[in-house]
Amino acid sequence: MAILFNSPQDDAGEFEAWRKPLTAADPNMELRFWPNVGRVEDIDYALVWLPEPGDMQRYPNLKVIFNLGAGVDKLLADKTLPYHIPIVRLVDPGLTSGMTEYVLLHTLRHHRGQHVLDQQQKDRVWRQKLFPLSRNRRVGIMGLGVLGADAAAKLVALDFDVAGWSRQHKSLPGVTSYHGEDGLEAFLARTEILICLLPLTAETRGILNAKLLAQLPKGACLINAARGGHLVDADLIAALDSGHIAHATLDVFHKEPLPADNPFWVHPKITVTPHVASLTQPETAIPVVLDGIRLHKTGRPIPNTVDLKKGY
Ligand code: NDP
Ligand code: OXD
Repeated sequence: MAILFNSPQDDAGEFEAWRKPLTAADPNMELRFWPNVGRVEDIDYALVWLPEPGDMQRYPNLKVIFNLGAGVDKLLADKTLPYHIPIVRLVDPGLTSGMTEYVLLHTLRHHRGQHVLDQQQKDRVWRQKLFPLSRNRRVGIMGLGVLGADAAAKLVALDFDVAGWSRQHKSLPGVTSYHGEDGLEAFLARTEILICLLPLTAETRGILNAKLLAQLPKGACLINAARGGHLVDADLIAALDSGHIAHATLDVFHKEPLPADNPFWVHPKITVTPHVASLTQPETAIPVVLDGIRLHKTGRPIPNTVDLKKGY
């Protein structure tokens, strides 16, 4: 059985981190590191992150594409994908806990006004300001899927007042659920720290725009850890400059790496991180992929197969 491994960010060391455990689990597996794929007819399964558009159609016997990340927006943008085979997105405990750590870290920074304290240190200013009890801090998560639900549960454990917005209603302990277009206005009106964990689809592209930001209470903060395409950059800058939005933490951008001349780098009310909210960890992702291959071989459905109609 031959498996294609194609991840542009991965060097040979990363390839080995995948190859060794996979072949230890099943000595019949032969991992081929793109672009040295050998005979294209041999390839049974593909493990990919941002493959070259057009590449996936080259393997006539490909049975499943495993996307080595949670978001499939870039993969699905390739109109030549073999859409008749399962495309499986990554849901793995390491990716989930990484995102929850990011959400907690930056929610707490906003909650406690840490960016103001950072500036005070630079200015050698000693000024104390009371911050609200976490139970009086209203946090809102757009997207209550795998990542949003886990982050919500951990925020609830810290006693925050947590709500989420999704397509369908959710019943999650301690989380107020809003859903659909009709639920968005009320969700935004109560949200002081807004976290975006939506997939990027035709429906969600540009959702973080002037109209949406204006519906948040004055002084609200934004954390976008989903995709750059959710945000209308100029609308955010305008909302920050007017003082309506107090601060934004951005992990994802329209163009990555973020170009050196992008104003986000130097805006005093923006924290930039280089798409590291969560990274795929071989240790936890490999068992998930192995399970997926086993299920496929025994003719059973693979969890987290992308719903092509919904686009996530
Ligand atoms: P899921 O598919 O599990 O969850 C998506 C959630 O978004 C669901 O709750 C879904 O609602 C909701 N949703 C989708 N479309 C809409 C819509 N039009 N209106 C309202 N709600 C909607 O995805 P994950 O939680 O696994 O991942 C979310 C995203 O996080 C990924 O797509 C990726 O872009 C991003 N990500 C970013 C990383 C980073 O390092 N910055 C790392 C990993 C992921 P419903 O449940 O009702 O279907
Ligand atoms: C993902 C990502 O989608 O890392 O997993 O962005």
